[in-house]
Amino acid sequence: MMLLCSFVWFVLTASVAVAKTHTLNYTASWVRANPDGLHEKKMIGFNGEWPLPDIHVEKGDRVELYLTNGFQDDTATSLHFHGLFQNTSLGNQLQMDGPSMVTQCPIVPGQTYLYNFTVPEQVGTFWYHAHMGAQYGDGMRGAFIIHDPEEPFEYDHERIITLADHYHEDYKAVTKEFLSRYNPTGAEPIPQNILFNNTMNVTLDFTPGETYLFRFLNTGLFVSQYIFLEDHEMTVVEVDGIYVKPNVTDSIYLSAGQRMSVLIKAKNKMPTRNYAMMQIMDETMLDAIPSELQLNQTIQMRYGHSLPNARALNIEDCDLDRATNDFYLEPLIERHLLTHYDHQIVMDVRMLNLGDGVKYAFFNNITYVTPKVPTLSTLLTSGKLVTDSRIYGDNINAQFLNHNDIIEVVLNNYDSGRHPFHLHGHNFQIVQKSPGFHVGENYDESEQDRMTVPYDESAPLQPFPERPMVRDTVVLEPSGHVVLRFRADNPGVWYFHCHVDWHLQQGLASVFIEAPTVLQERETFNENYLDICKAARIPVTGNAAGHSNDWFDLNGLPRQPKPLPKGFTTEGYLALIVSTIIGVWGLFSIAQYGIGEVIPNDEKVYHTLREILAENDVEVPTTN
Ligand SMILES: [Cu+2]
Repeated sequence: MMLLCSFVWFVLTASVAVAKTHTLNYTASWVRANPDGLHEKKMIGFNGEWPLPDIHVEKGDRVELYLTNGFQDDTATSLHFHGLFQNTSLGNQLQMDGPSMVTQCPIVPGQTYLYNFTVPEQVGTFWYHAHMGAQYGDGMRGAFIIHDPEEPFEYDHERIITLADHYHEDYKAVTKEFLSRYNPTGAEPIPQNILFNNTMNVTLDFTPGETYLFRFLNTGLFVSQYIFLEDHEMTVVEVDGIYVKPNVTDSIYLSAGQRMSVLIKAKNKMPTRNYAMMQIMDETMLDAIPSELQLNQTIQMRYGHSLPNARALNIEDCDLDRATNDFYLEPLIERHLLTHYDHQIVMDVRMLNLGDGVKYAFFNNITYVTPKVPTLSTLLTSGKLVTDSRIYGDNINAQFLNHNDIIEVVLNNYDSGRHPFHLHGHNFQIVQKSPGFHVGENYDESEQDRMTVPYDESAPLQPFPERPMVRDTVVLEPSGHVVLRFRADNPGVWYFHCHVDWHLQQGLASVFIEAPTVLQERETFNENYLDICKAARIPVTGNAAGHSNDWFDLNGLPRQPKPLPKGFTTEGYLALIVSTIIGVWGLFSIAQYGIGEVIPNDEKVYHTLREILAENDVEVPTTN
């Protein structure tokens, strides 16, 4: 009996403990594709194919993903695994996180970088995407599912649904047009379409009586999206890799970067028609809505080939205000509120024009500017200077966290747009989340400070939840605030940024430097890390400006452009830019960016601003 017991015990542990290694070889390159059926363009494929594969692993597995840059032009790349902690206590994990110039050098053409990590403690729905410019918008993205042998819910079928917005031009062209003095309001590029599993007009088959697990991921660059079901319920069971107490709804909301898994129970009896699953853009995020833009699409929930198809629903009837509010969800495995904080970081989000006429995005007064050396390289080669903030440069918004402190991040939105914020290396409790204020109202930018309701610690808007929701990406509502808490238990260099990639390109990012002295003990560069830096001609040691003789010499450090002189506003720029655009591009561009209401040709403003631009070394084309 004794023998039998130990044998059974052995078999059991063996079956639990066997972790697989997934070796994946991917070469990224441009391929031709026509995702929306309207326009063939270049997309980023792996091994010559697009869309990219979903990656499936089990809890505890190891991933060895060799990413080779196979672009034939000068495109560099890198890969991030969104939501994975890359637990640095396991050793050399931070250099697997992916953001270019934060935790690694960009992979230049011809180079290969090995992403090599285990997933010991997380389960659920994650994704991978390029973390280099707005590159993932051209399709360098896919689902990363960590399966759990002990999933706390049951279903018959599993489906992965990626949502995305789609641009007909490639990301470099769109970025160039966006980050331009000809777009002084910072109007985000308007996508040409939204994709559902990287295509359009999808039909999903349903069998009466069966239950489906749908893993929804918003892998887009910009717009949030709703999913609304006609006459069916969704039960939310997992959010950003966290199991939640079941929440029944007919609509969900996903910002860029967010994930939600829901159970959908098919009709018990064969119905007489098919039903609609509506995929709907959050149109409040668009500065202008071109008449040809299709704001939603109808996915067929098909019970039978011979049944009549569902008609598109009227969006006004969908009652999207009822979409699940993540602030009121509760994790299934109870984690109590972190009742106090040791260190508070308050960040005011603003969008402002600088002296080059471009609209930038700021945390407090700083817009992120890429340093000359990845922040991880600076940290690991700085020896005893590691805690001296000066060596990291003043344009990465570095925040220093002490090991195991409880950190509170307060985000106040001095902007009328929605911003989904994402933290690498952690998830966080959402302890306060205000609604949006003055949403959709037209007001002058100079009035923004009056519109914003910042967090007031002495009078929180809501009671603190006993068991707050935990996510890795949270939406900061227009003119509102959120308050996040987490324990600084994962020493690292963690990027914190808006997941509207256009806003990230505008500099809406910060770097959390967490327990840097502990990290120095845990992390050493592998050869591969050094090789790709050398290939990219990026120093592997030195401060943010690349100097290692004098660590306080920041000569040559890339910095944000000079501010606008006092008294000059966006409106002033508009007068200049609109008149310039008319000269250069014609009226079409103005209509496209929704700034046509501004009256151009204010001669005085025009000439003064031309002079300012000239002082900032900006070349201004002559107008007609
Ligand atoms: Cu944003």
